[in-house]
Amino acid sequence: MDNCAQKATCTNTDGSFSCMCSDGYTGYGVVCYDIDECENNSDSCDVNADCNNTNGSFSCSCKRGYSGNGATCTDVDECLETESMCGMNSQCTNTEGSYMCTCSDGFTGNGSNCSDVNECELDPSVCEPRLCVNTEGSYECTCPTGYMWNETVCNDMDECLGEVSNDCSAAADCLNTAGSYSCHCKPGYGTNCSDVDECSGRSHDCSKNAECLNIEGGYNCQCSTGYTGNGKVCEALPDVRGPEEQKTGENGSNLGLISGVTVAGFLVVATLLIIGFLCALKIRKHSKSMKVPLSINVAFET
Ligand SMILES: [Ca+2]
Ligand SMILES: [Ca+2]
Ligand SMILES: [Ca+2]
Ligand SMILES: [Ca+2]
Repeated sequence: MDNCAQKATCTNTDGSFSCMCSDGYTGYGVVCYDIDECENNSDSCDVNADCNNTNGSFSCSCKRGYSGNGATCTDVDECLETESMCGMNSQCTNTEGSYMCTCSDGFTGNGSNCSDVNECELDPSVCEPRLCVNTEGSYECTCPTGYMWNETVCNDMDECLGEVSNDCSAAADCLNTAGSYSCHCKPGYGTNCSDVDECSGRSHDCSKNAECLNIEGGYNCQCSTGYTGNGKVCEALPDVRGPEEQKTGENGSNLGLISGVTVAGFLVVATLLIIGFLCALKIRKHSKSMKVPLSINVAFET
């Protein structure tokens, strides 16, 4: 029977025996104590591992941020992990044993919570002489509506130069203005730039002997049949028919008759006027010598 400790090895010797504590224990063999390898730095753990003393031995486990078997521990690159360690608008930077979150450019915060920087409020002159428009993560410098940036200054846009930059109708003239433009109906067009019917509106200056023809944006004057001219001034065409035609023609015979009667009537009236005048003269001379007042009323029926 030996009296070696439970954690000791008994070795038989000539006429006796010896006790030797097992690995991980220390003592005289009869009494053996556990060695705390963590405490006396005799452990073989990685510098980035935690040492755990056990009865007769020890264990190593990699610290947080490291991976490995404990004897060897390597840094974990948290930024490569599928689920982002940092919040929205934040950049991840791997560090030894850990990682860092920093807000992206244009954002401010603690790295976990990042909010947009309002550059326009931060520096009101950042865009001068243009206007500053804050955007998520950045800002834009723009000219006021209707103006275009020309390296140094905002110039008025001439919307009338391009067909797509104005919405004036084809019946309107485009007028460029500072910062904008306006549409004005062309002459001949009225409300909503629709064609004015000058012929029905009596706003035309066609001759009374002409027909008015309304057209898009204006009107035409056309001398009526039997008249000639530019439509605004129309003169009766001379009667080109021969004398025989005039006599036999339906209208010609009537016209000839009427003009004949007119000439004859005129001659009769003129003769009567002359006779009347001569008589009046004679009577006047006579009445002067007789000193008798006399008045004559002469009336002609026409
Ligand atoms: Ca790391
Ligand atoms: Ca911003
Ligand atoms: Ca303009
Ligand atoms: Ca018209």
